[in-house]
Amino acid sequence: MVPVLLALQMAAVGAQPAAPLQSPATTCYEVFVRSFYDNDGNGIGDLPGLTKKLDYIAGLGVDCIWLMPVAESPSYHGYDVTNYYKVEPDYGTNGDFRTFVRAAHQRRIKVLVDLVLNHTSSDHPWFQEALRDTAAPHRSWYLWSKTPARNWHKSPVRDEYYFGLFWSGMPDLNYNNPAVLAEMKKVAQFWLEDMGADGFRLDAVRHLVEVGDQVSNTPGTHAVLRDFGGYVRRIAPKSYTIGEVWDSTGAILSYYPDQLDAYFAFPISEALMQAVRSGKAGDLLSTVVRFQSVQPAWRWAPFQRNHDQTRTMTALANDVAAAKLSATLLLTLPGLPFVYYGEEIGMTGDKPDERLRTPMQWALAPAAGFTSGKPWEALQPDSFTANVAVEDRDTTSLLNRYRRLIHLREANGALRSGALVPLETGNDAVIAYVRKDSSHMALVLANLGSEPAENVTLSSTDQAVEPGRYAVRNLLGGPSAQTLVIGNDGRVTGYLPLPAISPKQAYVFEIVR
Ligand SMILES: [Ca+2]
Ligand SMILES: [Ca+2]
Repeated sequence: MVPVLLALQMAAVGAQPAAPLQSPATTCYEVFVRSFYDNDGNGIGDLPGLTKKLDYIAGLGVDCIWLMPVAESPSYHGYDVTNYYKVEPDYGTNGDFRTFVRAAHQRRIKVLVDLVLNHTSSDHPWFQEALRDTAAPHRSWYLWSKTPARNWHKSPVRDEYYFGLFWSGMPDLNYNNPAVLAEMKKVAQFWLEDMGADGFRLDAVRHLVEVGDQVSNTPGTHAVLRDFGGYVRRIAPKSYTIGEVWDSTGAILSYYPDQLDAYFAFPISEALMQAVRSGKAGDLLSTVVRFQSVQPAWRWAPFQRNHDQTRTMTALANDVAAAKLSATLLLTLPGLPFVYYGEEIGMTGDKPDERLRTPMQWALAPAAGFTSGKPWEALQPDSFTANVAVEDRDTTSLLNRYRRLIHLREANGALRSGALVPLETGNDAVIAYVRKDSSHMALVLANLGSEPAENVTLSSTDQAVEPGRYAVRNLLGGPSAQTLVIGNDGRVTGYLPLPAISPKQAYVFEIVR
């Protein structure tokens, strides 16, 4: 018999999952299949089209793709599923998905699929059957009430209500019934084992289980994720699960250590965009340090914007310099950064949602080369200037900045997995940090403001950098910085890397002996 204390320690060790990927992903790219590339000319992006564009994605340097939902759905976005075991016919067949995954794997790219656990489509046969027949086997897979209330929707067939947090077309599944989670484990197993996926992005996971009026972050929700995350880890130890908990840092941190592998760091996204927009560093580094101090970097994911938010370029008022600055910060922070498709060419877009998810802009051609037919959604008005073909040819383009940064991150251990050490700049418009692992160091320095920053000196606490004399070389092309000399206290003190930093300018240096 194992003594109780030892058993508890073993349980605690077992609760913290080890890094799940052979080599944890470096940068992940979020794709909306409907808008990426149309192979057959019907105006709708599809999996064969996406497969044809894999060399473009691989050329960015990313080693991971998140596909927004690809399961059968009546909506354009796919977040209301009618068959969890079948690819949406607009996108192709299950065979087309497998072909895509094989082609991605040949390029060392992992594939995460969006999985919607919280609700199904109201058109799902489970719900239709439950709606019509109160004795149906799937009746207790949904939530029913005789009385109306907020988020409860009138049944079209009898005098009763069903719960749907997002809208009437998305009835919530009832995770108080263990059969629901058992089914969703089967779904996960299907995508991992039969379809070849490497893991999941999990939608709206803070809403899984309701307690009365409380619809977020309930103990029951944590319990379901603990069970689901553990199951996926057991059947596919190298898989990766990342959840959407669109909430405060404290709320997100409550989903560790033993539930999903990772979560999107929404507060870092907010602080990053706020810093670049306002020209003031604000909370950005303290927010990153808070995540870093409690969880390893592979377990949280910074980003700029996703498919639910005003696009980065629009949020930055079409300022290309600001977009380069924002990308440079994102791709030099710790964590697993996610890039929403089109951010790398500066695509624009604002609400309604369809306009955040418009067709990818490939070329100076009809429908920007997305389709030979009529695109399912009109392109953005800037497709003539912001497209892959135009930016390919310009070495200073946003696209080429992304490629350079993503490849740099992949090649440089400090940028890929090193700890972040914040530096004091004495100027809120100037942000500076060191990234360091056991053998490499990098320095990131940026002027977020719209005025030149002159004579900005950097300083740190003790033990920030090993004592020594260092060359500080520019990794993006351009001037090197002043030699850095660190005394025995390991403190950066009064270090003036450059006499002046231009507005919206970001530098990435390597620090070498
Ligand atoms: Ca198509
Ligand atoms: Ca729910």
